[in-house]
Amino acid sequence: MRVKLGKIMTKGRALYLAYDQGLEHGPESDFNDKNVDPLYILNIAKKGRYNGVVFHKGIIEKYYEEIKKSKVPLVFKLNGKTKLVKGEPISAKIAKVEEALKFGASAVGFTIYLGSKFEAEMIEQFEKIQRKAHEHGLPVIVWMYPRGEKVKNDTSREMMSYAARAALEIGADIVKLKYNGKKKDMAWTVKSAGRTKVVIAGGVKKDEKTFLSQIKNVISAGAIGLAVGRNVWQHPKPLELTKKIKKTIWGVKCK
Ligand code: FBP
Repeated sequence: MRVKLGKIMTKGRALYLAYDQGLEHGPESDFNDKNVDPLYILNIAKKGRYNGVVFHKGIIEKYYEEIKKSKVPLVFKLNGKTKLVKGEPISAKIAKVEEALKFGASAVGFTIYLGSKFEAEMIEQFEKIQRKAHEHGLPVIVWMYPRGEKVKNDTSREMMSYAARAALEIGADIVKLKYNGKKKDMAWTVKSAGRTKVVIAGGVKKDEKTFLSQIKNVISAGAIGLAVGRNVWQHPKPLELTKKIKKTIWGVKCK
């Protein structure tokens, strides 16, 4: 079956709102009184007309009525971990593709820590997820994060392009990567990803100007967009920032 990317892209580009940080980082480091509420995030995604909102299973189950009503395409994140366990990272599976289908998801998301001692386990799980998702035409977005004792610099040109290439070869439709700030490296990374589309993570909150210029660079290097969290929902005016982000994503030509 053909993978349906049309639901989560606009004119070949995309902007996703990521909200899996509650599990990944914990509320204390990332949230305030407003953005601790999943409905605050959903409202940004809805009013800002995002191409998707990323939630874990528990939030999807508990806030399903509102998610459905919002009509924002749902990206169902199937695994995750906390920041509490040190050592070689592994992202635990917390949901199945069948559950994503049941909740009407438009895509599934899955993290792989490339280079971790547990890399093979995550790749094997991905294989099952990718096959099942594709049987139903559901796109698969992989958070491909090089990490673990063997990875010295997770955003070196070598690691960024390796993550992108690995995503292509294991069958991801979209790969989400961390950007090292070097446009040339991103251009090589996008080339390495072949027909797998590249989006970047936002990272810790930066000043607006730096953030927007980073977006301009990655888009002109060939990335299709962003899967951003903190830079948007930690911003005092997330919808105003969203407008600027969209203007950049859909306004910049790819050289
Ligand atoms: P941000 O834009 O807030 O950085 O979110 C991107 C993201 O990939 C989240 O989806 C995820 O929770 C987080 O970063 C994980 O980051 P890390 O593993 O580096 O703590």
